[in-house]
Amino acid sequence: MLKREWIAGAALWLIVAVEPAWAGTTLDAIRQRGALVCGVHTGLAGFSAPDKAGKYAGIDVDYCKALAAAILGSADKVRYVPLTAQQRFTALQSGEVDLLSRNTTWNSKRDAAMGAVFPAVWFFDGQAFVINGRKNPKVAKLADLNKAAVCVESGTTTERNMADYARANKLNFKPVVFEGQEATEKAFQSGRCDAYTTDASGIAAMLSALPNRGDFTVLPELISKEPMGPMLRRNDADFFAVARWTIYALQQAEESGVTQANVAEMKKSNSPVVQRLTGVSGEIGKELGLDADWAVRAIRAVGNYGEIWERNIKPLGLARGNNALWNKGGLIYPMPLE
Ligand SMILES: N[C@@H](CCC(=O)N[C@@H](CS)C(=O)NCC(=O)O)C(=O)O
Repeated sequence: MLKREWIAGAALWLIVAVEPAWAGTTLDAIRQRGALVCGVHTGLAGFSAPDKAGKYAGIDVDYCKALAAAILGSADKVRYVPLTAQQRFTALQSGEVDLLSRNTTWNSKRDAAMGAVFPAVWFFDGQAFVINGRKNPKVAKLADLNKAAVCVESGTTTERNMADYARANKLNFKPVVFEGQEATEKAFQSGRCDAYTTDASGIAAMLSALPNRGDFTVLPELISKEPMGPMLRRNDADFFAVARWTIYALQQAEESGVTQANVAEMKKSNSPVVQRLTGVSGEIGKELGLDADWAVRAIRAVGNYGEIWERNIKPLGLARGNNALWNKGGLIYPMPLE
């Protein structure tokens, strides 16, 4: 799987390197077509999945909506392109999507060798293991999985993390590799493997849809850092800046108590930060090539980061943890708005 990912990365780098015509044009292209094209997950509860009405919903979808509201004035001006883990990098490299907003881990290979950039972290995660506690009641920690068969999906960071952890901890896991999430999950649920490993969020999403979720136990160890965020092509500093500051604006809104409901009212705030965030003072919008109300529209569309979290991730039963604000014990640290 790593080899395949590397080939996709090399191709992406090549295309970006020999295609300087892309430089600085993503925002123009978005404006011309009147829509932001977001590459999203095909179905991951809480992140990106069609709701009962068939409309995409989730934290990664909300980011696309916020970005479209900031750039185009409406959260509805998004075209969603569902992508598997395998397809995602090629879709970005070919220009089929403007960005990926799809539980993609920011790491050095993707950043340095795949011609891509990550504007900021949108969700801090880590790799976890889940077992069927009804069938294996004695398994309480990872060491209890020595010599166990572990279902794992190709084309992700997951397989290598598991191998690294096993080597470092003198454990022996037998990876059983599948292509695609559905095949991997089905294999685990049907008892093909003793455990299933993926991002903790992916496990929570799977369990949320299972009627017998009480049968399963998520083991306490997280074996990797999975800082996930939007992934963009390189060579477009203007789009990068808008993508980055939309994240920080939504996070700053939480820090400053600006919500979906009160954002218009907060324009009257005495706080200099809130004034700059809402475009009452300063020139952030203009400096980003947008107008003064860009962040107000984003917040009005999807709420602040905390509201986005409560709506999408809380129902999965995940705690804020690292995704709490920096002044509440987490790692979410919006850079200063000047
Ligand atoms: N964060 C990891 C893993 C992300 C990932 O791809 N997870 C799986 C399981 S939740 C997935 O999205 N599978 C969907 C698919 O292959 O369509 C990465 O960026 O490599």
